[in-house]
Amino acid sequence: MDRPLDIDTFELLRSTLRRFVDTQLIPAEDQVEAEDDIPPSIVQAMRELGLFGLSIPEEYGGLGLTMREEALLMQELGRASLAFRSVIGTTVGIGSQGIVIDGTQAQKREWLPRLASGEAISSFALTEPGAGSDAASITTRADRDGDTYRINGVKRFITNAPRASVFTVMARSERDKPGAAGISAFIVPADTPGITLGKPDAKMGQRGTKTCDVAFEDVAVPASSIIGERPGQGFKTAMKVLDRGRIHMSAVALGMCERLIAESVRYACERVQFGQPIGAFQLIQAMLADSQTELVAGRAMVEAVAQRFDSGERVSQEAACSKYFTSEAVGRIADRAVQIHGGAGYMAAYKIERFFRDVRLLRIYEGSSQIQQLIIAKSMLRDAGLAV
Ligand code: COS
Repeated sequence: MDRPLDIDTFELLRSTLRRFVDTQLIPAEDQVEAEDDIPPSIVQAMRELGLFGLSIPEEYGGLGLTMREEALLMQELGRASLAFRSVIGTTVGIGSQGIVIDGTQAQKREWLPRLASGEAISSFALTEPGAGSDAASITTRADRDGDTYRINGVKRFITNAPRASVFTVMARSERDKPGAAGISAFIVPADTPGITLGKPDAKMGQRGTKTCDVAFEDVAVPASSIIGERPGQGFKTAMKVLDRGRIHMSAVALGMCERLIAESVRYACERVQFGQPIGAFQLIQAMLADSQTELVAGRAMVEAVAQRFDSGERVSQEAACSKYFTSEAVGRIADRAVQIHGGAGYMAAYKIERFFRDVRLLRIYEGSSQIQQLIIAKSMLRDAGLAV
């Protein structure tokens, strides 16, 4: 997308979101933790702010932000418990972008306006019990029967499945083609007969984020529901969506870095030991400095990658670098935040232990750190002429 939003309008949106995070989301964090859900009034406020439509082109009712702008907003939203971002995350990111990037005009017209308004929530169904990092090994089948495909299989850990109105489902439609080439991406309304949801997953953290299994049993969808109506292109669509998603997730990680550092600085100023605020001690200062350095580096990285993405370049390697760096950095920053808070960092009331658990997922979803390393190294070696 190359349409830069008018700078004043964008800055107004950004400051409105910052205020929304400070006055509505952060005060509701304990409620979300206790209820393991996002209050409907907050979801409605997110709709009204246009947050579901950030990445959807204006002609389909979205805000049509550039990747750079989206990343700046995610750095704001990421300052609150990650469950809030998760409500819009799949619709803004991996759930809708297959349609935006590779969909036909008819598919865009049918789905994007509803997604942009937040009336419909989309979810991305790639992972399976036997296929996580090795995404090309999925076994969910889509068998052609005239103008219909029948989908059978199970998808696992599907974020927002309990809230979804539509799934982007990767399934194996080309029987004669093994691996990535046999996969198509289907747009499947969540109320299609034959879809059943598993019980909500109990997780290490991110309470309020909803994930579960999705089972497909003879789910009949028209051939026209293949994204782009191009069978066998689903893996590439998924990879393009994930490239973009990894920049988005990097920005989310930076938001949480900012929050953890702010909490650490506040505590270092308030907490008195040995007769002075602990921030006066150089060993505490060193931890703050290391965290701030990583935040500044991460911001520069995400800004550069997002700008290259907006200029139309393929940024698979750089997106993987930024996801790898920022998700690992937020893990280190969360660990230092616990350390700076001492015993309080281990206690639920201070929220730091909660964020420590919440950010652990950032190193795993949308491609683990090890997958990012593989993407980075393989692309370096391929550029050097080695077939890997
Ligand atoms: N953009 C466009 N096309 C891409 C691509 C990208 N970023 N990455 C790969 N492709 C294409 C390749 O060019 C190749 O096409 P050709 O056969 O026409 O050359 C095809 O897709 C297969 O690529 P590759 O051989 O690299 O696939 P692999 O099976 O080796 O898988 C990884 C590559 C590991 C990178 C992939 O499986 C992956 O990203 N795994 C992690 C999945 C993930 O993030 N899961 C999280 C859950 S979803 S929230």
